[in-house]
Amino acid sequence: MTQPIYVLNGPNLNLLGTREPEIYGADTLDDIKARMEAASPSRPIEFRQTNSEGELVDWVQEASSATDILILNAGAYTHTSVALHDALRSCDARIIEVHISNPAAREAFRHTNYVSPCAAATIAGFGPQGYLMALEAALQMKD
Ligand code: CA2
Repeated sequence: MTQPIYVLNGPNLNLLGTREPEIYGADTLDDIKARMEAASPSRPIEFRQTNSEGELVDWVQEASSATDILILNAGAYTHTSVALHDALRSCDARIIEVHISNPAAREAFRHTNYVSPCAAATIAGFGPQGYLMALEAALQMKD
């Protein structure tokens, strides 16, 4: 059975395209979803966004048994959430971390990262294109 590729987005990413375009670009999350679907004809994309930490943890747990590829932009929970870190540690899917901006080049509070230690790879600073790069790379990665 063909497994979907999970693409999970954390808090405030529903605001993409509405403000701060100098940091996050002009694309909306729906634009990114449509481009990922177009770029993945052979596998469905399970694309979601939540502002809730608990819901994001629930979805990571779900992804563990539903997919082999989890593309994750955890937003600000990247820098704060031990609960998310623990869920990711227990997740059997290959985790590709994405950030639109480059948190390492921003404020010091964005330099703490609870996701990266659990990720196979991180793509940051390429704007919304980073999601497509993560998809392409994940599909090419061998076990
Ligand atoms: O660069 C990224 O993708 C981030 O994950 C975005 C998070 C930020 O907390 C991380 O440090 C880096 C913020 C997402 C909020 O997105 C907005 C988009 C438009 C307007 C306001 C917020």
